[in-house]
This record gives sequence, structure tokens and C-alpha cells, in this order.
Amino acid sequence: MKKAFIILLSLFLFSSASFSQFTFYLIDNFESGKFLEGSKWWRFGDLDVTIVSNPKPLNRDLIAESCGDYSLNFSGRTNNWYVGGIGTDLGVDASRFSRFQIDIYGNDEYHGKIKIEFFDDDNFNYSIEQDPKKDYDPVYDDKWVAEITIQGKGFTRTSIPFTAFYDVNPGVGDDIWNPNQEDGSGGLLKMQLVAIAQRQKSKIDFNVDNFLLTF
Ligand SMILES: [Ca+2]
Ligand SMILES: [Ca+2]
Ligand SMILES: [Ca+2]
Ligand SMILES: [Ca+2]
Repeated sequence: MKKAFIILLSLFLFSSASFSQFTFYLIDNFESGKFLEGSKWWRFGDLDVTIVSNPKPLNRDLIAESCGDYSLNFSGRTNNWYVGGIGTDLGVDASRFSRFQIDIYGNDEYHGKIKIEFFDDDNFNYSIEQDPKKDYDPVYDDKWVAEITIQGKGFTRTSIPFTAFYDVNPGVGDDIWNPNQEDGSGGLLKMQLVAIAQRQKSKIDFNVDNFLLTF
């Protein structure tokens, strides 16, 4: 109970000063001890994912404590930078939020990057049509990307404002960040996390946790 309270408290502290209302949208924190592949998540490329127990922090560490018991390990090797990723359907009106937050536990040896990808619905049909012949790029909707460099050991919290994401398909969609469910748009429909190695031929190995939309 105490632990649950600490987790909740730290999420509040880092998402908003307001205690009066629910101030974040939790995408996943893996505290179920399961990676729901096939129902909640899909996986692509050569990325391996495993639920792992979080190390107990040696000193007080609010962010490590807020990661609870479990996080999701990403591992894999590549000959050409790209390893693979995971994705989930969101289907939320994200217009009341302004940031994406994630906690990442790095590795001494392998750093690399994680790309965060968001898809908003611009042709008002609650779906992201993708072209399987063109890397599954969206046909009618925007794709927004931001990148995070993986640090060393310990949980690093990153909070990226939506304004820092950039549209990677100018001319497709309306090139406007509009994750709101208005006029028949499904809003923010989908998120993917993609692992990129630090060197062309290398490995990745890090844990991710607490995917949130926040203020
Ligand atoms: Ca967790
Ligand atoms: Ca669409
Ligand atoms: Ca676009
Ligand atoms: Ca858009």
C-alpha cells in the first residue's frame, strides 16, 4: 500500500502540481508483470522484450521507486542501426495533455537511442492506413517523432513536450499536431517505440517503464 502510494505520489509530483484531479494518462507501467503482446502491444523487427524485476535502489530514489516492481527490457542486435520496436493503439483525445513521459534504465556498455513515434488521425476515420510496401508509412495521417539517447545505469526520467516532436511525413496528413477527437477525428491513435543501436553493428539492452501522457 505504502509503495503504491509512493508510485502514485511521484507520478503526480512529476506530472503536475495539482492533486485535485487525475493529471496523467497511463499507457503502461508493466506492474501486471506481463507484456501483453497480441492484445495490447505488437512487436516488430528483431527486438526481444522481457518483463524484468527492477533493481532495488541503494539510496532514496523517487523515480526508481515510482517504477515499482517491473519494467520492460529491450534487447537485440543489429547490423544496420535499427533493431526493432513495439507499438500500441491509443485512441485518446490527447489535446488536454502536453507531454510524453518515460523512464529508461540504461546500460554501461550499450547506449543507443529510442525513437518515440505518435500517429494522429487526419482523415477522420479512427484508423491509421499504412502502406506495407513503404515501411508501413501512414498514407493519410501524420507521424510524429522524437528521439531519446539512452543513458547509463539507473532510471532516467524523460519528459518530452509534444511541441518537440516533428512531423516526418510532410505532405501526408495535415502536418499539424492535432491529437484531439473533434469533427470525427480519432485523435491520437497510435504510439510506437523503436530501438536504434549506438553503432551500426551493435547491441541494445535497456529497460523502459512508466509511459505517460502528462501536462
Ligand atoms: Ca513499472
Ligand atoms: Ca486515418
Ligand atoms: Ca504529415
Ligand atoms: Ca495531424
